[in-house]
Amino acid sequence: MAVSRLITLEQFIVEKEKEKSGAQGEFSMLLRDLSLAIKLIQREVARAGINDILGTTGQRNVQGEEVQKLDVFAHQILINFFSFRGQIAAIGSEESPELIPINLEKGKYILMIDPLDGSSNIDVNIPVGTIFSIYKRLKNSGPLEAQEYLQKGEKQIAAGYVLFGASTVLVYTTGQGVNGFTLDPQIGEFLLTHPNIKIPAKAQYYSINDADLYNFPQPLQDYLADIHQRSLQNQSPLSTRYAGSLVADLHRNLLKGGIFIYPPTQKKPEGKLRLVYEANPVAFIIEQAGGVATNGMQNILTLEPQNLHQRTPLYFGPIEEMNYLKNFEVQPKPLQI
Ligand code: P6P
Repeated sequence: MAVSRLITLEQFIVEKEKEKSGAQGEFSMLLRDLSLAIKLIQREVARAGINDILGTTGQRNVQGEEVQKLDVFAHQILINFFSFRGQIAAIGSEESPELIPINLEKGKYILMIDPLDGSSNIDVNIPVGTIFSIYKRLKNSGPLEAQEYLQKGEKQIAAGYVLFGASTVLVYTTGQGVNGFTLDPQIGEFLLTHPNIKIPAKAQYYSINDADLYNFPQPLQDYLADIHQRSLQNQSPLSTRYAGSLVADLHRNLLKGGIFIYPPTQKKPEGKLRLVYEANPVAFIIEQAGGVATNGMQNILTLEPQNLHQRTPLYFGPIEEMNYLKNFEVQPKPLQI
């Protein structure tokens, strides 16, 4: 069987850099550093049970959620990694109430991270993930102003996620499409395995925690009832897939075609997921892959963040299913395809 050409992440970055006129090596260096930090996190995630790193630190993060030890480790690795390089001015992290200054004099980029999303699944070996989002500074140096670290998602210059699952997959975009790389642990390299990812036009799956069904807005309840009717009549039926781990649900729905919904509920009127370091990077990837991501009324990437840990409802999926959802008035008027 002919072996297709193996392309490492390193080679891919260099090739893409050549395509981008005036590309500065700094950004490529940033991606290389990120991939190295991810390998260190992957090693610990893979050894979690063995290292007895399971369990919690007994502390709670800014969200009031119990912090798992691996969260802390992943956060620390990423902070340490970018502390000695000059590219990053500051990092925003789920694990830190405040923005973390790194290199305010020379850093040109701002990194937003969810170091280990879905961490409550660590102890039961459900895939967890790292989510990242990168912006350019608006000022050349000095303390960051809110307008710099609370930019709209449409200003991202790169975004991606790592899924620590049966294999470790890195998926990212710099605005020229979405590409996925799988870590070959034998050689320690990320290899291009999912070039130019496009979300399938037809949804196969829907992902939602419908335990809160009667807390959802009525139009959403109507949409979900319609899904059950479609199954009964076997007309474009959808299957439920909900991992309770955003990155796992994102990766499956991106590759196989599915709609993901984390709506506002009475308990969480703003939704649960965070705008800056979860919904924005997810929306950038989904839109680059030909899908749609909204908060139920407006495209996620157009939202003006008010604070670093702001929550938002999140709906994303193929244009066709997202437009079908709009018929239930949960979404704005259909997008022009
Ligand atoms: P629920 C994990 O805690 C997380 O932040 C996301 O990864 C996931 O999509 C969501 O929460 C699951 O939330 O309320 O369904 O348990």
